[in-house]
Amino acid sequence: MAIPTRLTELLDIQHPIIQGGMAWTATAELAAAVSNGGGLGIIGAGHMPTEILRVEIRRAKELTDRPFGVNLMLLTPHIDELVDVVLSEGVHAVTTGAGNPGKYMAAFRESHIRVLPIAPSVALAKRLESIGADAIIGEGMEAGGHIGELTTMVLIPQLVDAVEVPVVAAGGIADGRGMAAAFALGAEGVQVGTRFMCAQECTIHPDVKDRILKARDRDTIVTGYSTGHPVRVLKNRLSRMLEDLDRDNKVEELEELGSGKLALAMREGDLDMGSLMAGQAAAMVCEIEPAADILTSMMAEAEETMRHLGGPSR
Ligand code: TUI
Repeated sequence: MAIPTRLTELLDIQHPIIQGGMAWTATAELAAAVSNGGGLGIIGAGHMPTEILRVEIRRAKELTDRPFGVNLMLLTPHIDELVDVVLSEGVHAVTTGAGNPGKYMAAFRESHIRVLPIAPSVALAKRLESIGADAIIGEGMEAGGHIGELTTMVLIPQLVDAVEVPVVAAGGIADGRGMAAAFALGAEGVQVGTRFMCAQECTIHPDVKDRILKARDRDTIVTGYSTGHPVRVLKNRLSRMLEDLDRDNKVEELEELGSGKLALAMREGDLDMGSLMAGQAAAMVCEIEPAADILTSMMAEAEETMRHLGGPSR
């Protein structure tokens, strides 16, 4: 079964599901597995050295013939060089986070790369549409990592009313029910991050996967408000230390303590002092399974939910 939308057409994919571009987490293996399963796999460039990104893109091309993309985290200091790698290697699509990709828009278009910026607000989404975004990924504060202020439930319908291009819902979506809800709000696709962290093909440390499987509803917290870049993580010793620094407005100490901690979590598996970026939907992730199974079970559940909701009215 399929749910064709303008997004599936735009990206030439089977299922309207984009994998979150999680830094230190979304490698070529995961991206290719998601693309092979019919979604849009994404390599999370994060702070990756440029030559590593080049290797990752080439590896993904070996692992899949289907479209895949790269997420560019615009706050990274060497973002210009990462953009150059994406342009020279060529990928189907780019998602962007943590800023405005306006400076690179013309170059992406010239290289026929679809651009799907992540926007946490209506004003930014309108600006991004006016400079040529192909779709807008609206990310609610239920998401993991760097977040905005609004919830997915209120952000998505406002974006759908404000822009003409397709809107993709992100933040808090980990199953077919959430996907059906996103469609009810007018979205034409979803972006899923946290659930794909527990995909078999995701190469993060197995202890982090275990921690996600054990997560309960109130296990995440947002730290770093004082830096202007709030980040949602699973609670641990590091998050408690960051919380204290946040409360006392110790911005420099906070940034120093937070630095390098995402790799410590995802690569080394340090559950105490690593930054366990994950969304509130962590509590809804219950098993480690192949990415393709995540895609097919989300699609089946979304279709079943929509069928049920479309039943005879009382
Ligand atoms: O980017 C993300 N999630 C991320 S990035 C990241 S790495 C990082 N580490 C520490 C501090 C900051 C980042 C971990 N998780 N999601 C997409 C996203 N984009 N969420 C929010 C935004 C966003 C925020 C402001 C997008 C644009 C924006 O625009 C500001 C402007 O320039 O107008």
